[in-house]
Amino acid sequence: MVAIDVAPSLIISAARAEQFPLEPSNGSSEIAFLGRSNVGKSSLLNALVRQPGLAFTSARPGCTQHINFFQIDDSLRFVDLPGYGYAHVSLEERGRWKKLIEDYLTKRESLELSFLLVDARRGWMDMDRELKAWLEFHNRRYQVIVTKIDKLKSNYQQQTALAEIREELEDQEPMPFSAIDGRGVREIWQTISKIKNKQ
Ligand SMILES: Nc1nc2c(ncn2[C@@H]2O[C@H](COP(=O)(O)OP(=O)(O)OP(=O)(O)O)[C@@H](O)[C@H]2O)c(=O)[nH]1
Ligand SMILES: [Mg+2]
Repeated sequence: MVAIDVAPSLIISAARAEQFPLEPSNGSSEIAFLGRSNVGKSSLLNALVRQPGLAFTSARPGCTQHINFFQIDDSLRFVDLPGYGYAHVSLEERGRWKKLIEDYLTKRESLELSFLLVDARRGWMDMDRELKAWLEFHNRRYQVIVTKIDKLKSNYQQQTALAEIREELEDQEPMPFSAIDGRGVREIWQTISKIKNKQ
């Protein structure tokens, strides 16, 4: 675990691109949390900073509707995005979210890494594949995190799920994570440290 000097805090909850905070002037990195609605983006963020209530989480999909910028320490921000694929919002709202997410992902200079979250029980879904292809097209660095690994009870089930997800990845290992038992937190921080050290 990396030492955190100041308590992580919300900078702004942005509903529109004009509300995004200024790009950090001190060379800080931003890391984005991307994935389907309910996959566990906000829970991962909270587990990493060990603050269960920092980002709102809910069993109801569609919980995070804005882009929430968090200052983690003086050289790092986490950016929690709304999930995609949530059926129960209007087309208009879906279009608005898509634009908001794309505005952030295409223009943000300080975005150095995106965590692309995939549910261990579901594996790749079409919208995950689309986002992955989109990140690759835009030359955006990403790391796949396999969430809710605790829901698969046997080691065999877990390894099978990880292997299936790995099959669609060229040059990286998917990282297993559980918000319940903290599995993966240390390894994910190691990945973050490399970004902070510009490796
Ligand atoms: N068992 C288990 N449940 C999890 C895990 N991570 C998240 N959850 C649960 O899954 C639900 C959704 O979690 P969130 O973190 O709100 O998901 P999200 O991706 O931020 O969802 P949206 O904001 O709607 O896009 C909540 O009920 C969490 O408690 C995990 O690792 N294991
Ligand atoms: Mg969320």
